[in-house]
Amino acid sequence: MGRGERAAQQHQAAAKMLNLLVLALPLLPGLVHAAPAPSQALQRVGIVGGQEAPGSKWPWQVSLRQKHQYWKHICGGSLIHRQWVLTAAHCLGPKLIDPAELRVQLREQHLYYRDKLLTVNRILPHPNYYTVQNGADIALLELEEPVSLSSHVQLVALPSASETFPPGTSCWVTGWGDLNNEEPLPPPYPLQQVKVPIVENSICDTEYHTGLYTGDNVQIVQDDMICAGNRKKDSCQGDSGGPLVCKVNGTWLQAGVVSWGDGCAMPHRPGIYTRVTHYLDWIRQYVPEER
Ligand code: 4AZ
Repeated sequence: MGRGERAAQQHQAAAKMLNLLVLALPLLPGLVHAAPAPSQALQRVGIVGGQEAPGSKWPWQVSLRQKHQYWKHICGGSLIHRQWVLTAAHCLGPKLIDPAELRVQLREQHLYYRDKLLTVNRILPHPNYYTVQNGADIALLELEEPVSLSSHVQLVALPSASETFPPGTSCWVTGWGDLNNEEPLPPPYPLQQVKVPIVENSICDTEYHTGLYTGDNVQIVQDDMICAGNRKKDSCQGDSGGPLVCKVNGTWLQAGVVSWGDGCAMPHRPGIYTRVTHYLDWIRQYVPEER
């Protein structure tokens, strides 16, 4: 989430209200009726600068749905255990959503086409979450029942605490979010993927200061964040809560949770993700290690 100069307005009530408003905005039109057959023609590319994901990839990707919006997609998430989903805290606020108002859809190729919505037991936003700019934008959802895994539904591995994901690491972000600023993903809503370059924290922080009066001594990109993306490739609104995954020694590890940014694919404004390694102990308080 994010746009405009919000990065420069930490702690300001007005900025907070704007965040919350953006959150509450519909991300995609509600679709409950049978949708038309997916067409190959006129395939738009995106997340921003991405393409449709092959059906065999990203088996941990989930979609969060909110009753208040007729079970419309509100955010992404990832399956980290048969009964637990990792997502962003800002997806569940401003006023914490009731578990009865939330559903989880496991990996599907086209959003809404083969929905089997799962119910949620508990919603656990990180206790330190306040605004996306302050960090701790991470949350756990406990599913009512453990799901069965299959070829297209799999868990994503969490990194070890020492993993830093330096620039040059091969990382991808996935989701059903906007193709660009103010440009929603059109029907049939195919899952999108894009490879994004990791931007080192101090460089990302410097980038975020360009064009702002915010003092160089004021940190915008916090230590519990990780940056990725450029002017062509980025996540966008509606991708929030979804996973940034990186292939390390042949294994996909979840490095980040889509959190915020100043628009999408804007110059000097990489996408900002919650750094998963920072929250491993918190996650392990609730989620047992599996496999
Ligand atoms: C959003 O508003 C959002 N470019 C998500 C990701 C990014 C920006 C905004 C990163 O949900």
